[in-house]
Amino acid sequence: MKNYSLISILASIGMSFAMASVAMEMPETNSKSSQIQRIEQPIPLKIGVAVGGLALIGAQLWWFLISKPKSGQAATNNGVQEVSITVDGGYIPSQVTVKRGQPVRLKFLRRDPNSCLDKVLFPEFHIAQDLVLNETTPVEFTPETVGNYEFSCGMGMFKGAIAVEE
Ligand SMILES: [Cu+2]
Repeated sequence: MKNYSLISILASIGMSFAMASVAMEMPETNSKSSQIQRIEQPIPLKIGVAVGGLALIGAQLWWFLISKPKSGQAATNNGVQEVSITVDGGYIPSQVTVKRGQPVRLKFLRRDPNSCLDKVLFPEFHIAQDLVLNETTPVEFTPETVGNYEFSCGMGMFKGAIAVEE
């Protein structure tokens, strides 16, 4: 999953550069082949193409890094399913898969000073946990029922989910 995302990102960046350079060189190639006169591209157009290419790269980074929820698999430690979640502009990973009937420990490391993220709520598990900045705070519960359980910041602006499987 992680490797796949990285390859996708690299491929996208490569494609963006290729497209940007083709877009920049095409007018020149045309004017050379016509052999009549060389049309110098206005600088604003070149800047526009460069900015457009960068915007494209940014859009693709966004698509791969942010828009797709990152998934985390729990590692079992002394019978407890542990997952580390970094709180920084949201929850990373925001999707966690665990097994039913086994204790879960989510270790929230809060890196984001935004007061919006100073609490994490698990409504189905009746948990409202304060998160201290730059510290790891464990949240523990045992999911007894298969399903998808959302968690969020205090105001519900940032969200994640725990998928409980058989
Ligand atoms: Cu919030």
